[in-house]
Amino acid sequence: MHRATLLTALLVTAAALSGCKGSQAPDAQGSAGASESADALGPDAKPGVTAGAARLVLPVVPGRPGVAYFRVANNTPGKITLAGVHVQGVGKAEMHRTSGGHMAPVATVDIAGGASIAFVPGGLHVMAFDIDPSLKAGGQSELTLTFADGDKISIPAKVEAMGADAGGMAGMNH
Ligand SMILES: [Cu+2]
Repeated sequence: MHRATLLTALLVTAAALSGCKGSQAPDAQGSAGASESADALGPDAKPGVTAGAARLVLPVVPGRPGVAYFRVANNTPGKITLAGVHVQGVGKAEMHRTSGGHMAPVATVDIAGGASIAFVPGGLHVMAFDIDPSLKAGGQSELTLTFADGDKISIPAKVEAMGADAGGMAGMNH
């Protein structure tokens, strides 16, 4: 574990503690269509931007690409631009978008002021190539989101086996 991971864990703990003391959880207003609670979103490294609900799904066949998912919310009034995602323990990660049954790399993803974006099966996702064999289902990795202005957010990501969710898609159509 390196220091950033420890720091992230501390921030998560701090957020959880402050959440317990607060009289009200933050509500989900302003999250554009996200169906899950914003409570799952993690620490706030880039000012006004939160990310969380991260997981890395391992391929059925070792050596094939895996796929990572997460959510990111822009609580600032201005547009921000996600420029890349790094996955700890993964040689190369690419942002992809699935559309009409095909997926293609995307260089950047804009997030409007007040909006949130979900990388989920069937839409935006992160393809993970050259996965270190030390990453096992049930373990933990880390996603680092890099924005066009150079700011970064690192969040813990659960490592899961393919098929752990309802999707069950076998490889190419994430
Ligand atoms: Cu893909």
